[in-house]
Amino acid sequence: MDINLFKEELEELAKKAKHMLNETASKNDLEQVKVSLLGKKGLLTLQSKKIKEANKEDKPTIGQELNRVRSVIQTTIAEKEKEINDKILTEKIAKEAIDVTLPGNQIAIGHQHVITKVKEEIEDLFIGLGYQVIDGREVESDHYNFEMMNLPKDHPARDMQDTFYVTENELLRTQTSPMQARTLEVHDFTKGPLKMISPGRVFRRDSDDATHSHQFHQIEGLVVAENITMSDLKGTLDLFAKSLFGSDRKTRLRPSYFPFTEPSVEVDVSCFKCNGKGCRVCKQTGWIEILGSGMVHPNVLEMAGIDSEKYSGFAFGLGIDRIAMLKYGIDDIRHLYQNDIRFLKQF
Ligand code: FA5
Ligand code: MG
Repeated sequence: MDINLFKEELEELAKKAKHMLNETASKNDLEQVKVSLLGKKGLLTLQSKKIKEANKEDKPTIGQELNRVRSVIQTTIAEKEKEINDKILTEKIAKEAIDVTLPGNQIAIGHQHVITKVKEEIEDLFIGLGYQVIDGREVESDHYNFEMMNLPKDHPARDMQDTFYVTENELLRTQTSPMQARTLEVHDFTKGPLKMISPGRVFRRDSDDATHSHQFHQIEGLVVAENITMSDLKGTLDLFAKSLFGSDRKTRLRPSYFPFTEPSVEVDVSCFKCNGKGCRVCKQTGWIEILGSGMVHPNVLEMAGIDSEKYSGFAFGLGIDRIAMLKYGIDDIRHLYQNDIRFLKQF
């Protein structure tokens, strides 16, 4: 075997390998080139088999030369592999890149309905005065909605609060007042006075107009302890009206009648629209009624198992919708229920 020819062939092979590797651009290509150079039938493998035919004294030189070329090829393959992997990664990063400076898609975020806002403002006020907030139920029994509120069957005052009946004895409650009876029944007076408010939805067969809806919201209030008097009622409601409407809006107490309070009053606030002169909103009276109230009737206390000689209290039921109207100058209660975004957005 001619050692010089062998060296030349090996040099040719090294050049060819370099060229082949230069041309590869993908992982697949690279794998094929690798096999065709270093595989079982690869060019370098074939070349290295020739060592058998060489003279004894040439063998070490041939071996060294083969190893040198193999190592050059292997290094080049490794470099190429890294180059290809880097390219794939760079492309992937470019493709998946997120431009955080691009303007995002605006997601419309809603906000509280004006009734919820007013409800929470009133809750905050009474929580600050030490009242608990208690949830009631919208489907109520005749027993709690009427009888426990001193409105026995056939009582004429039931006519003013006709409603939808679910069964003969269950109805959509006409007022939050049944929550008075429910809390009175369970309150433990040895632990202190009862002071609670109970907000929620109520239903009535009322004909809809600017200030009446057949479905609206009330907050019931109840304070029962020893020595509670009418002046506690007046002071509380006065504070309530001033904190909600400001000290310049006029309020008045008007004698009224409720079967579950004695004496009873209703509270009116001067009309925001006409400032008391009389208009469509206040039905020419100059006043808008916001709540009914009074000293808890002894019958209500006794029916709930409470000694009316020892304990007394006051209660009130206010209309959240009416208060929202007065507070924000909404001239028709029906706006609150029509879900017109242009209207609701204002609050
Ligand atoms: C009652 O419902 C009594 N339960 C209130 C009460 C509680 C009195 C505790 C004494 C002690 P009245 O029907 O007047 O009372 O309603 C109370 C308030 O709810 C009214 O002042 C008004 O603000 C509101 N309201 C009444 N009817 C409607 C209606 N159809 N639409 C909107 N708000 C109404
Ligand atoms: Mg009334």
